Amino acid sequence: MTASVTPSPRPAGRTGETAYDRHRLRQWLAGDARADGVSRRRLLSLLAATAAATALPAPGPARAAAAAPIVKPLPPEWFIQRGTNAETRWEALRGTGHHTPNELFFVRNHTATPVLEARDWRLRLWGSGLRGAPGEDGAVEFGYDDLRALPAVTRTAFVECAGNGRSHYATQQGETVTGTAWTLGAVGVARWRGVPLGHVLRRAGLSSRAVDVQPRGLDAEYVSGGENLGRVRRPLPLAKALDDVLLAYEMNGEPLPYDHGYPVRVLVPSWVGISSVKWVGDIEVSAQPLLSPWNTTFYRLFGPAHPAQGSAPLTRQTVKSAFELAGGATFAVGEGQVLHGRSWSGAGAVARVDVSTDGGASWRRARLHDRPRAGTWTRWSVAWTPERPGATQLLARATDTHGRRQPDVAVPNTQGYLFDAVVRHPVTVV
Ligand SMILES: Nc1nc2c(c(=O)[nH]1)N[C@H]1C(S)=C(S)[C@@H](COP(=O)(O)O)O[C@H]1N2
Ligand SMILES: [Mo]
Repeated sequence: MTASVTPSPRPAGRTGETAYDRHRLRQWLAGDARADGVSRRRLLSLLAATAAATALPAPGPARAAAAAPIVKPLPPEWFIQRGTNAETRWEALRGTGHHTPNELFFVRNHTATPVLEARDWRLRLWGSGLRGAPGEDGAVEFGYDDLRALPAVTRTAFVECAGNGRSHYATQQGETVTGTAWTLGAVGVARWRGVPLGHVLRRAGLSSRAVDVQPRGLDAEYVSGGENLGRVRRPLPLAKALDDVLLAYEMNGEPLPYDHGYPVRVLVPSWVGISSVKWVGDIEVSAQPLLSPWNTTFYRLFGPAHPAQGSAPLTRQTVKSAFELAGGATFAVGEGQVLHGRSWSGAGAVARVDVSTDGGASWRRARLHDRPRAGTWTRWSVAWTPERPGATQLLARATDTHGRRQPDVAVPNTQGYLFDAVVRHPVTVV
């Protein structure tokens, strides 16, 4: 390993993904960006508004990947199983602390959890954005013990799937969208401990020419619609990689569980869950912009309300709120209750939550149980004594410190990402 520090180039600000994306796509057109596993057709459609295309590479060969499950137990009172994924039931979070216990944390697997050994694990950093050193090909490797020997930091952060809340596009708005029909349980908060990615990049000989950093998982290749898209990988602009990203090896004070990336995962605070690549095996550090299916086909907004060729790749999560209650929970008329919930945002802390217990007719401010902090949720509660028997809806509306407030209707997109509208939680008073 080389220990060296280079000036950090900043090709894009933290919110500069839109401009950078245009640049990245143009560079691809000019033959200066790599897009392994992204079809030429997809890239051309993203580019269509910008320029005309010429000679381009063909997509790689397709191979099969095995589908298999999740390692940890998934008791039905804690989880709703959805294919290779498991959604946390919000009622199971009642009585848990600020951090989601590891056993209760949702799992999103494109294929299956690989059971890896820390002692065999290596992290390989490679690519044109490194100055090139020890290894024959300029690659630098770290073992698990190497990583654990580096200065560690601990940070509380949520991981949330970009599709969390997706089913509400259909149930509340009558929109048809594709993807896993999560309700609101594809989110969890943990205390992550690990090494800042920037530290490892600098040790690996980060060059001033680096622009993108692409971690890749050691899980099986992902086949979608008969096409092998390769192993899960998604580029991060260098600016974000150097900002607050961790190579995490602990979750809530324990080694990462198998399902959450053991031995090491990437943790990208506030960004869409796909950025937080689990079971990371290598990181390409590139002087050329990189494209993968996970920032082209997936994780952009498509549909009538969005630019014809799709939005920029998704970065921050939106604002959401959830009650720690089962859908269709029942309450006794005249009996005093305390309703609990949590709200969070990718843009800032949640410092205000308003709750309605009458389907949105009247609102009250909830009492906050956490000091509002960015990157995690704020717990809250309101007292409620149901007065009339019958069906009603509970609503919670959060506002973050950037002034983002949950709207009544979320702007739809074909893949159902970033649902942010106030969710109408049905309950019955008996
Ligand atoms: N290697 C790898 N990393 C991955 C995934 C995956 O399938 N493989 N899924 C991503 C997605 S879409 C999400 S939402 C989060 C989920 O993290 P969790 O399973 O620890 O909750 O992991 C991300 N990292
Ligand atoms: Mo996700």
